[in-house]
Amino acid sequence: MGEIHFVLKHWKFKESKDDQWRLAHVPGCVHTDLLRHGIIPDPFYGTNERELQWIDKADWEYEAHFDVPDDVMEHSRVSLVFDGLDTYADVFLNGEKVLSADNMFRSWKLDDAKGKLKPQGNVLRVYFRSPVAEDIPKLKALGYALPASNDQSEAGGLGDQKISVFARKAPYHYGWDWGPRFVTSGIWREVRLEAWSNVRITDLFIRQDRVTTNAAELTAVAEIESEADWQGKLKISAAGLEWERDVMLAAGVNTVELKLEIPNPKLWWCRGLGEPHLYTFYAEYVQEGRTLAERSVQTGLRSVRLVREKDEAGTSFYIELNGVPVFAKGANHIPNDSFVSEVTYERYKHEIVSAVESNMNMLRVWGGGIYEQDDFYDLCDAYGLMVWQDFMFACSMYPGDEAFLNNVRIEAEENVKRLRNHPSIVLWCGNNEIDTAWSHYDEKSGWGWKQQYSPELREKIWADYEAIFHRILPEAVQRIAPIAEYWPSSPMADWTNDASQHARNDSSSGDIHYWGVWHNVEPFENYNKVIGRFMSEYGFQSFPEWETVRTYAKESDMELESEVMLQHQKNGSGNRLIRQYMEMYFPEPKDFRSFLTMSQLQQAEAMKTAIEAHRRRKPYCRGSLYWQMNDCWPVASWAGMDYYGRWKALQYTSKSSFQDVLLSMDGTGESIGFHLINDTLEEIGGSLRIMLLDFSGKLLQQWKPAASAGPNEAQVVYSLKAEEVLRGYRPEQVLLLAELEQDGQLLDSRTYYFVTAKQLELHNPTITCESVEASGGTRVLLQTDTLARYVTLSAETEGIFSDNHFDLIPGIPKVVEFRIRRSGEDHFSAAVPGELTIRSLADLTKA
Ligand code: BMA
Repeated sequence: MGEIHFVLKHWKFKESKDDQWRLAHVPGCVHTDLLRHGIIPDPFYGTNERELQWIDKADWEYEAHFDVPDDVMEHSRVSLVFDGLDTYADVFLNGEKVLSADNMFRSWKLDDAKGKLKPQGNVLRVYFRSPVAEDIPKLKALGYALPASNDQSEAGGLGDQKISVFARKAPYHYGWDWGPRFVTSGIWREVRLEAWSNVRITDLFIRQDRVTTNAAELTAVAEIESEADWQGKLKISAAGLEWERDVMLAAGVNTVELKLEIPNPKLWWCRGLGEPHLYTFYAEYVQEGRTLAERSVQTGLRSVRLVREKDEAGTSFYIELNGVPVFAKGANHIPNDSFVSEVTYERYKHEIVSAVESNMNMLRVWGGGIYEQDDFYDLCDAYGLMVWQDFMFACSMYPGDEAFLNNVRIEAEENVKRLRNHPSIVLWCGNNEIDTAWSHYDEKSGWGWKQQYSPELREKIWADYEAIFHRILPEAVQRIAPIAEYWPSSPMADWTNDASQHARNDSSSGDIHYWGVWHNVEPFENYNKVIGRFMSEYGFQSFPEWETVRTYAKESDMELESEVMLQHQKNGSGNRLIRQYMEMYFPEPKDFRSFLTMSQLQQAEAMKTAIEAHRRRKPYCRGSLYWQMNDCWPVASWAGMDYYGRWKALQYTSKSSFQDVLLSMDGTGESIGFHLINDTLEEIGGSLRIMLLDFSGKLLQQWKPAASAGPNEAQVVYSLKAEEVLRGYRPEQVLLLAELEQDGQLLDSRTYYFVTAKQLELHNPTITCESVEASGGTRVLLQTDTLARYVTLSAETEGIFSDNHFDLIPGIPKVVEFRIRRSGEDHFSAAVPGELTIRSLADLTKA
């Protein structure tokens, strides 16, 4: 009789001071349960966020009544397991208090539940204390406030009492500069009874001691729980191979190691470099020929190093996968919803497939959200996306009392243990931006935090920081996942415990968050100047499209500074910045709808500038992760994909600027450089055709240089002097089109303009569109009579195009395929778009 998991699914809930119980969803949270019963309005609509701030001031109760099935009761051991309680909870089983929880990121377990269970009529009650009421006294007791830049305490009616730092709870629940303040309570992960007898395997870790193409030298680390002393065998099998050893178990938890070796393994590769091959390892504990316990895990075999080595320019910072230096391309991931248990497998898949479709190979799970759900990492494993994994600490200083530190230690150990078999996770990082915000060793740097404290307090707060990020977390990683890499904070220049530790925009080591463009209103061109070894954050805001905005705003709210629009713009300077940049680079939009679209084109242009600047600097730079991949509600933000998964213009730019073989052009005013960036492991040897065209498509001049780049290399392949190119043509009236060809195949095709979109002298294009024969209507062919800049397609049916927001040149037709989001193997599948709306820059502007 094997181990049984009996999931407790039927729950009800109420505010503790009320009498009326209502049906609840578990996993879930109070906000979504209240919404389902119509007790609160849609939290994402209008200004409703403001009205819902009372929820976190109240206590809430969840209760399940259940009978225990016979087969569960027949087992000698039954434990009660909560995978996640958010956050301050007391658990009562049949009236007796059995657990007390204080960390959303930990699991909670009552080992000997059997004696407290009855065959029938059990009552399990979880009492959630208000996280606000719980933590305000901690702030009072500490006697000084800790910085927490994004904690929207005002919006929560708490004045300046920033209490998020005391709760081991998703930081973004307290608000962020893209997220609402919804401080939830609830049972956010599964609750179950685990029943077993004799022996069970509670964990199986495949430690990758040494992995090469010749052999994978592994150690299976099995955690076996036993009721008594036993003698038996541990057997492991994978890929048709088998290993075994005799094992003497003692009553209790045993850790058993078994060496495994797989000759000529199929390695796990990230997208672009190979297949993300996965192996299944099956473990059994066998006694006298009988399997008493079993467990299997999936993992990919790969070697990963964070390479920080001195070189002529400084110190490198890159991920080496199976011996290959990788240029990391991707974005920062935040939780997909303010209410995390609302995120279905399909939504995760949409994000991951979108990232892969956009030619990314890495996502950073940013430290202000959650240690993601298993589905997220399973998908990253399967699709070959590397994960930079932050621990959940961001933009705040934290307390350092023993209880807090101990809580953090257990949280870290549990999460590293849960996630250590995922081949996708290539780096563990302590926190987001705290080293740089505090800048302990550099008086003049930082965000002005440390200056608020006395010298003694400064030292104390920094010592508390070091306890977590320089000691507890790296020790947890080292102990639980010994081969994994750890980096204390992002960004950081080095780990030296002196002034050279803190990241600066001109650091030639470590990673950089560059926010000069956006927060400091520097011009886009500065993306070409500020380039570090690994750009782990940079970003530019835009609005989601009309259809998304309409889900939270009425027709009459559709103006930039309406109350509703402001509620959905969490960056105080956001609207001003979008407008200010638009005045620099874009013509004036003719109406609000056009403004929304233009904000996306502008964001895409900014990110294209940044991404390609970073890639042109390979190998000096080997990482470009923009801020941010996704949204947790419908909002103006830095995301490339909105809350509903709709691709903004940026998502298409990501697809084109992250492609593995990229032709990129940069202009300094005087000259134009042509760069060939090759992230593949094959050599590229081809030719360029560079054409100077006017807007009617007339060829004015052309050049045909050769273009080649070795494997994994970036090269300047050609350069032209602007004056030689223009030769009297007006820069407002011409463009360069460059095509990269190899063996008669077009590898890339890019346009280059001498002036900003604002200065271009565009005419109104007539764009024609016809379906491509034999494509069943899923592909269309577009043509124009004059240059159409940023051709923006929207379909009647929702979906994505193979390309969008592209330039259409007369005489050069473009074929675009339409695909819709479908659950199933492919996620996106070819479909007929229905009626197409085709706009271009000329349609968005005043005549
Ligand atoms: C970065 C992030 C977030 C923030 C973003 C935009 O620093 O780490 O804290 O949302 O900037 O301001």
